[in-house]
Amino acid sequence: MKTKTYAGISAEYSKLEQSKIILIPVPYDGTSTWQKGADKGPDAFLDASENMELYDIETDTEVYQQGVYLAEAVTENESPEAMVDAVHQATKKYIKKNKFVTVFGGEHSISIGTIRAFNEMFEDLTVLHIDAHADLRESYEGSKCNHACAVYEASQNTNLIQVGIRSMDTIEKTVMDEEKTYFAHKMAEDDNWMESAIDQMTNNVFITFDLDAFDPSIMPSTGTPEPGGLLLYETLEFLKQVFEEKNVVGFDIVELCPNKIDKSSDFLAAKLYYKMLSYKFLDEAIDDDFESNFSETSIGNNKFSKYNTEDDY
Ligand SMILES: [Mn+2]
Repeated sequence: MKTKTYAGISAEYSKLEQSKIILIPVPYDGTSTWQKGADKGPDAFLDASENMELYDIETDTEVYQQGVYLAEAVTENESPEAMVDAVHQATKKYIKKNKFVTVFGGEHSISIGTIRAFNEMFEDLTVLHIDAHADLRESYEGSKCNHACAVYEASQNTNLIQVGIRSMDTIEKTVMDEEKTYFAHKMAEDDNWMESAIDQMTNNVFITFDLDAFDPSIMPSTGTPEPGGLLLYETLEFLKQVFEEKNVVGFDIVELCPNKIDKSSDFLAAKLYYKMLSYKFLDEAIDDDFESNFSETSIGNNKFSKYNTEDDY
């Protein structure tokens, strides 16, 4: 994995110092319960990215020229907790370098680490969780770092907004804030859901995108497909608005479980990633410095966060 660059871009756009964007692969699949294979997600995503046009028609940009550094993959898999710690550390390290940090999984439990890092570094964080599943269990099969618990911590410490949800257990209702949950069956008949969700966001937004939020007709390669999901253009319309109106501070994309025969899902994941970058850097000149606006001094003041600088991970 380390021998190549993101999308095969040249050295000039892929060196750490000059890159505004960091891509951290996390090929982890330790706790998934049904179909295994999310550990193969980053490689399939990188292969598809390499075979994709890097000019984005809609935005008329070539966002890779902002620089994309492919970081060393986080491969810690001693335990779910150790993996979450390693992801947390790697994410935080690059945020501190004033980079726009993105993470590609791996199963959804990796997001516990990414969200923890962003919540420590950005004030009043909104976590926009796009997924078929609520992922609000406090612990599952003996671990708080199971994929079924991906956003439990975020529900306690951040402004969590959930979109596309169509599968959950009754026990998760005790944790869920239904005012900030956009169920798929309601989104299908409510033209206002995008505006309403954006209205509920604080300025700093981290997006955690589980690919099973998409309809299985366009995204079959995921560990736990659920019927009745999002299609491409409504998803892009929503994301574009979020990037336009809010300060998106980073994102992760998880749960690509590649299929040897049908590679279309890998290309959808690659396209989604590139679209999100294109929206983020839409108005940013290639030569301008990137200002990620993180603040180490804000840590103790983050009203949503139970963490502080003294915490040791
Ligand atoms: Mn899911």
